[in-house]
Amino acid sequence: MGIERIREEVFCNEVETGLNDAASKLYGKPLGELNDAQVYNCVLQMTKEFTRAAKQIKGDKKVYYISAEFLIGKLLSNNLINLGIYDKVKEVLAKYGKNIADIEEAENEPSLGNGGLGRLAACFLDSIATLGLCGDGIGLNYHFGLFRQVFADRLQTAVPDEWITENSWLHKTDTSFEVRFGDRKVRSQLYDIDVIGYENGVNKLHLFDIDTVDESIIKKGISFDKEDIEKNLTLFLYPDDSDEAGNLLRIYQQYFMVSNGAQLILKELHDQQIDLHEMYKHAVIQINDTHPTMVIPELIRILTEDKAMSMDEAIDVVSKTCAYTNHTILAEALEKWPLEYLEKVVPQLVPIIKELDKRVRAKYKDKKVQIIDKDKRVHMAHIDIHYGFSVNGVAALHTEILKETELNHFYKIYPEKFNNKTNGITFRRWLMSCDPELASVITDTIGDSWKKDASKLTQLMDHIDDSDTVEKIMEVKKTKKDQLAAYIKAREGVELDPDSIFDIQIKRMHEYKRQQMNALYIIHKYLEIKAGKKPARPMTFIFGAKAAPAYVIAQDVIHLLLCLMEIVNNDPDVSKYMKVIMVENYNVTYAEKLIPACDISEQISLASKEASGTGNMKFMLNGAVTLGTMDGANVEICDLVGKDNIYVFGKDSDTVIDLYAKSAYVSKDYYKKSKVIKEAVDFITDKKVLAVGHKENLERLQKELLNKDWFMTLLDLEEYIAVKDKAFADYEARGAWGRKMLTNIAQAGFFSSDRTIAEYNRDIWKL
Ligand code: 26V
Repeated sequence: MGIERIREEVFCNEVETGLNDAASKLYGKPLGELNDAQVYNCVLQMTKEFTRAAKQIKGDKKVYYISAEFLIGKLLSNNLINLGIYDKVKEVLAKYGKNIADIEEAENEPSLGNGGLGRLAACFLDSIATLGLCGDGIGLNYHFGLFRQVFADRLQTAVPDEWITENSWLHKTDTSFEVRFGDRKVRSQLYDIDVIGYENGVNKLHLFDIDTVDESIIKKGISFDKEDIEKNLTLFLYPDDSDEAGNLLRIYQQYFMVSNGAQLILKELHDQQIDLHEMYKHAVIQINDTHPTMVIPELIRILTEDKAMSMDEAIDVVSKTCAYTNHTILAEALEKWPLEYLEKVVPQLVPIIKELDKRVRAKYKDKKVQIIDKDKRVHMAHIDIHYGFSVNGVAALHTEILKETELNHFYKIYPEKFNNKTNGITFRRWLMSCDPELASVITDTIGDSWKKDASKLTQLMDHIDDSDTVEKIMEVKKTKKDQLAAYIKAREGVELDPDSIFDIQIKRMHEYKRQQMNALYIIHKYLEIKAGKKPARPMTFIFGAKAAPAYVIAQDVIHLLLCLMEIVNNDPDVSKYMKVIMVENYNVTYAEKLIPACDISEQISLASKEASGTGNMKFMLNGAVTLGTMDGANVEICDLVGKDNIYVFGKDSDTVIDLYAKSAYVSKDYYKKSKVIKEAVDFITDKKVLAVGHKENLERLQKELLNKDWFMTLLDLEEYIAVKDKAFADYEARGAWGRKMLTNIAQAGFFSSDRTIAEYNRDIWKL
């Protein structure tokens, strides 16, 4: 027996012993007699034991990634993969009659994020640990996360998303800090989740909470008393902010996060006996969007009040420690807190913020760069830019737009601070875990060095004319479509045809992402089929999206999609040729099933509006072909795969920015000029739709498209229809389509978050 084989057997025995030990400790029964939920707890227990034995990553300098969101997804399979024991666990479970996929189902998904921003943070933690860099996440332990989406009467409703169970990945620590607000003091409780690098060491995700949170205060849906801070502080991510109490609660949450973060960082520096004047040599704080911005004045406050530092020294050292990432140019998403609100919640920060503003005013006359504006609103991003040492965008185009347009006034002052870090995704979750079938074809073709160095995927290009390889990739796609069809049938009760084309748009519901444009395409196809024009192959249009509960038009788009689903799927003339499905409560777990099964990836935002997108990268890696605008990272995808392997349409960002500048877009003109557009928009309030939907929602949406259409849906609609039709037609040339798929997979290596993190480290963190 070879040494490798012996080592493997020892490992297998350890896994088996660990699982059996856990079974007898937790349930006093042998593993084989437990149900799936109990077996899950045993695997969880055993994995935690293995993690305890793994090395904690140490370093002379550490990055703290501070973020309101960490959309980590289920952790079991990922942790097993990263510990290198997934196959062993699968084998042992099978020996006891258990299927690992059923066991994975038993885990709840923590909904600690909203979308790309939070999922990016999770991918980054994975890559930081994988590269062996010393770095922890800092955030909040929301008991119910965002919300669980439930469809009722073809409308979205929101209910609490319970995810914390008695046994979970959370470790209760003995770390606790006092956090002072204007009107009260609270004591925090820190929970940690281990972040296991791929075949490397372990870092931590620190999630702060308070013991007094009371889940019983939740009334109908997700409503609760917004003023009872001790009871509501960490109940939900992004609680409704449509009134003053909601705004104040968000500020309570943000300050709670950063005050704990600052205290934790200073404690760790203190434990290492670091002179705080040199803290920037040992700590770097990456501020993920503006939600954690108050960490800057909070650190300055602590250093000047408790650590006897002068204001000049404190500002200097904090500015050398903090770096800011911008994730959006949408004006409404750039936070501006009324000074009056800050005075209520965090009066101790107000003198510091005023001092920071005063220094800016003394130096720069340009009003656009002031921190406190004439309406006494505090521009959080401006604090980050003046008092941080790095400002980065998240895709090449996005960073250019920041420099040339949105943040141009700052770029002129601080050109050296601006840099681009194109987003990335972890290939452990988004290939190895969600599509092991594809991972194994890749490994059979080029070996497995791509797992540690994703750029090696380009070696697949050597096989582009090898029809066997292309055929294997296409067979995997069919397998994943079969699996998805079975999953959707079980969950949603809708039957899908795996031989149809799967066209998928999954992302937060927002007008700039233009799900409504996709809906208009569906209407157009429906009308064509009704008029006798049959497609060459059936089409399946799949959506998944949550809308912010207070975002009315986004709710209306969901309503339209659910109405179309009803009409199309139940019309016997049409349902043979097309189906529409909007899955309920789209989340990371659902994404892991949908992405590997996709043929056409919808990335159709209005150019200039999507900072990067990361779903686009996940689809590409799993062999889907992008249908997209020249926006965000789509531009870089296009450069990598070439025009023959992506479907591009729509006006470019320069044109769009110009239209906004001149207020020159008039949606009605497009409606009047085009018969196709007119028919599609009119159909929103056709009697067929009104028969299944609500007049109020449908009319409001139609009016919005005709009278405002702020994100220019109708501008690109005709070209979208033409290019999408072309993609569907091209799909019929099987060999050529397979080569497009293979090209996309081969060129996806650039989008590994390992590459992104290596760049953050090289240019910003310097660990
Ligand atoms: C959004 C929302 C929406 C719900 C209410 C509260 C709230 C607060 C802040 C934001 C800003 C979200 C910024 C964001 O998620 N940006 C996304 O970041 C991704 C990672 O960089 C990027 O791929 C996406 O293009 C970008 O939209």
